[in-house]
Amino acid sequence: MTRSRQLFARAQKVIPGGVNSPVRACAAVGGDPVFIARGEGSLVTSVDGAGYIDFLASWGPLILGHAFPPVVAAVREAMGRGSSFGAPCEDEVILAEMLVEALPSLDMARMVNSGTEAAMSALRLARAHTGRDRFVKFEGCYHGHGDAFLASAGSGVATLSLPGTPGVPGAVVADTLLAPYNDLEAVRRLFAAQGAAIAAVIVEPAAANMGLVPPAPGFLQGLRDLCDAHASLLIFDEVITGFRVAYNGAQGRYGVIPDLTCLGKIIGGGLPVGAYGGKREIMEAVAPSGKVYQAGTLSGNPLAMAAGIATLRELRRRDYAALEARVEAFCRELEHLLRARGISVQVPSLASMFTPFFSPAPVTDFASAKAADTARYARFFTHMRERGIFLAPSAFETAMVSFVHSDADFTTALDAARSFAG
Ligand code: KE4
Repeated sequence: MTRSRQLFARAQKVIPGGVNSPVRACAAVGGDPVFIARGEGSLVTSVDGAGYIDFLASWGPLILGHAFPPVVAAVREAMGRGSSFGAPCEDEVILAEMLVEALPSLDMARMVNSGTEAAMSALRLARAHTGRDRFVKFEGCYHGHGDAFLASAGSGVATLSLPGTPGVPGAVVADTLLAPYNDLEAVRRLFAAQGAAIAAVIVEPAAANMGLVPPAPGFLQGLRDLCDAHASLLIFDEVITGFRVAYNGAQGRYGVIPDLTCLGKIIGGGLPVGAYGGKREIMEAVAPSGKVYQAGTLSGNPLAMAAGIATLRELRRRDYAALEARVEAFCRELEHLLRARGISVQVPSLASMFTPFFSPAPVTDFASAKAADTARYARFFTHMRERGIFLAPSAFETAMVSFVHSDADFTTALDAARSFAG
């Protein structure tokens, strides 16, 4: 028995499902999770010494790859000065200033410890600001595991086909209004019927938790216009897209400015972090400047701040367009070689993200994502992992490429895919 299998058996005795986050258990793709011993650049090594080219990137944070030296140095140096003070430190100000400088919607930002906290807090703030309770989310989008969001959620909720989630009272999701992603008419109908009660629309400006589904032309601007017409707030959940699809986020890339933005992943450089931010007149309602309570022992902790600052300082000078072009070329080649074997596949990409959908037609929303051949995705995942390529262990997730993936990494991945029989 491999050491990974031994560890998984031990883990299942003391951790639910043997993992600290459901999707990692690989239930949807079959087989057991591989326990990782270390990562460096674009590579990870298992506890059994097996090497993999990593296209998971810890679900998004590691756009500079594993153990990026300036990030490692910054965290080491911060650790030597103490890990947490429970009092403000300079790096919190520096990172907040970097977020405000980068993202058009931000006058202010508050640090939290996860994307879940960021989304929960942004929703609470939107409800306080408008005095309304209802909000619109999109089927297949995922905004963390806050109760209100666990209605037709993506990511692990979709992966495990959970109908919603036991433990979430009906009353809590009664104010959660659902619409299909990219369906502006459906949102228009919701506003026509109950616009005066809608506090906010929250959206992944490019959906990545049903697999990768970019926004249809006009979709984001349409949401902006509907929110303006009904005095509701537009919330962009940029936990994945922030600093991934562009240094100034999806809001900068698409030119649609939300009222509030949720952030996470990349801004912590791989350490636990989240943030939410927006216009001053909205954000100043957050305690202690206002009455909307939100708090956290390790919010803005020096280690995550140091990792985030080092990451963004590096990203500021990186060529996002060049990375996007490399990923686009890889996806076109991957699509071509699989289709040449008679396999129906779509491999949409956006910036450094891509998802193989085994579908004859493009995927534009959650329904079409679910209609894709997820069993074939599971076989593809296994085929690739056996050949040293780590993809997301779910058809409802998105592969992430870093600035340090080499041309050889792409070639190896294409060579591995070439022998996939379907
Ligand atoms: P966290 O609480 O996991 O830091 O962030 C929640 C979240 C919020 N918003 C978006 C758009 C997200 O994608 C996420 C978390 N992403 C998933 C993967 N797609 C996390 C992976 C996991 O749950 O293990």
